[in-house]
Amino acid sequence: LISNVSISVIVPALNEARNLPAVLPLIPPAVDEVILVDGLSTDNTVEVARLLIPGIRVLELEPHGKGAALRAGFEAASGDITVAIDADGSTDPCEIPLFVQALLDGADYVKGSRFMPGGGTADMTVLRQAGNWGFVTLVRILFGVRFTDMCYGYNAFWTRILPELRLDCDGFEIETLMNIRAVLAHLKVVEVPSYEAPRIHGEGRLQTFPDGWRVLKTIIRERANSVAYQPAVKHGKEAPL
Ligand SMILES: Nc1nc2c(ncn2[C@@H]2O[C@H](COP(=O)(O)OP(=O)(O)O)[C@@H](O)[C@H]2O)c(=O)[nH]1
Ligand SMILES: [Mg+2]
Repeated sequence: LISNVSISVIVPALNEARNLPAVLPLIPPAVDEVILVDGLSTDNTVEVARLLIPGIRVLELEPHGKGAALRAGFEAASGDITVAIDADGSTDPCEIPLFVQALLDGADYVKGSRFMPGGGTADMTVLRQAGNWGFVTLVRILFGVRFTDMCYGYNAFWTRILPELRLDCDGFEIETLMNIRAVLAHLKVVEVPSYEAPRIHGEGRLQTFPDGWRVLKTIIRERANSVAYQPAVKHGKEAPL
């Protein structure tokens, strides 16, 4: 199924020891490299991860947020393809081949979508679904794209395009930033359906209003900057070189 490309899977984890046994063993054997980005967990996240995958690479990072963790993992990835998943059981590693296939079929960047036919979620409150819908709609209007999801942690890309995303945020707005930057970089972005299961143990760290506000600011800032970066349309004669 997965051909001769190498695949890195990035797993940000902050106190996810109880969830990793339901996640890491499901990563398909065709994956070449798994990188756990541990936010100095105070449970035995790292020990459990090493038990489950003896060859796992572990990065230790202060818990400055999911975005900071993902950026560190992305920078460290050595595979041709990079896939980001969560450590809490919400994203199903068995879907990785679907993401990889879309990349092999010509996409530069593949985003999971819980809101296209075949996708779904059991992990979002109605309020968060409404917020996510609002952000999707705003991005569709401001950037002229047809996305169906925005703040979802399951995404994959050819590792070579990472510099084009110029990722520079630390929090849960990271996926929104990745999605928008992929569009601004004129990459071929494809959505694949994905099912988000409930977090298995513990509580999510996302806070609806503070993190939603960060997402909204990211969307507006990216739109403003993208306008500012456009060269002004020249009228009349070109200046001679
Ligand atoms: N290393 C690291 N991982 C984090 C941090 N914040 C969140 N994560 C991980 O990012 C993933 C998504 O976070 P989660 O709390 O489930 O977010 P939610 O599902 O949106 O509420 C999980 O695997 C977390 O363990 C952090 O500061 N550092
Ligand atoms: Mg979660």
